[in-house]
Amino acid sequence: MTPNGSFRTKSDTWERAMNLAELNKVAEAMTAPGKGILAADESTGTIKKRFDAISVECTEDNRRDYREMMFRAAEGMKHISGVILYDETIWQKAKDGTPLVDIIKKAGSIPGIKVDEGTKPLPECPGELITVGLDKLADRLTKYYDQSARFAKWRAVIDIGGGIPTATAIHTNTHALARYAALCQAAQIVPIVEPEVLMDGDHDIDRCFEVTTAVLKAQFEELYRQRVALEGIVLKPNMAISGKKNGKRAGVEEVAEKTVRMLKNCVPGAVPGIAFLSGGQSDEEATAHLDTMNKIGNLPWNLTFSYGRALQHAPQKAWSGKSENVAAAQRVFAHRARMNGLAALGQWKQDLEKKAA
Ligand code: 5MM
Repeated sequence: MTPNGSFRTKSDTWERAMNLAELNKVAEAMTAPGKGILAADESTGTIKKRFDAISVECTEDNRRDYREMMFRAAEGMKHISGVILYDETIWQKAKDGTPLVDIIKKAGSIPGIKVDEGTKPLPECPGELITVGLDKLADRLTKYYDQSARFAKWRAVIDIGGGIPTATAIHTNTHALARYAALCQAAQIVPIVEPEVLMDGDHDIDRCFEVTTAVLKAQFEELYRQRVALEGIVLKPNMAISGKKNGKRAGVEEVAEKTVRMLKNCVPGAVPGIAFLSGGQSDEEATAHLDTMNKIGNLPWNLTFSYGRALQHAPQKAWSGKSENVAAAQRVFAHRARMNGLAALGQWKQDLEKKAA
């Protein structure tokens, strides 16, 4: 019986099972042991901020060159199961005319696409946001599938502060995420479900644990109500972590232990994999946290990374918009990807960072 009390027909059930087997295969590949996801889906405004920091002009060609540099980094891409792209990038061609998605596929990685259209203020909820982009999403997904996207991403943003998050923000955002996920699965695309609780405030780790728990419980309730098959999704959560402005931030062991406890309480074992966002953690911090969780072991899902900033900070700086820096930037990217690949296996050691330095 479905959550609203109606029954499926036999042929519905068979077709769905076939589709689900395919979705599950992709979700397993996205979170395969020792590999993780590169979040390279910065919208134009965000990549401009990153380029401003390295004094690079934010032109279409520079955005292409920068991303091409990473996708052609063979050593780094060995540890990258999938790449989340922005709309501009999925249609772009490399300097030599090869579609960027073909370069990604040749590297053994799966192209994915960010399909949310950013955030807007949530009415009657000061300081809170709702992620938009559901209108016409079904049509857009078909086009992205034809352009090789086998997974998608939608990010909801939940902030912690005085009196927030409200139940309204949690409900509307998790509801929209579930609607997106259902549309993706109908289009044979694996949805990355990303309900991000921000680490920007001065809250402590226990407040983050409490809010993230409420968000994840609401998220799985919504996914169930909207008939999303858990075997065909990847969850992209934040860790249970202290706010950046908290004076007494929790250490690596505490973050790992509390995050694993929180996820075990909220995420059904049917979910094939969980791929964390880095959320503003330092590169090494994000690696150490993931590694320590995998060292705890005995987890019902694959636990890996889907990092944006924590994978790109260092190579961005090394590249700095200069073609003569491409090889060096690729080495830096390969190092970060390898470190996170090891962390996804619980085999990272801090010494490896020192040696590279
Ligand atoms: C790479 O950044 C993504 C896009 O952000 P905008 O839509 O604001 O341009 C972002 O959604 C990212 O995929 C996740 O937040 C994870 O990235 P971090 O940097 O937190 O690991």
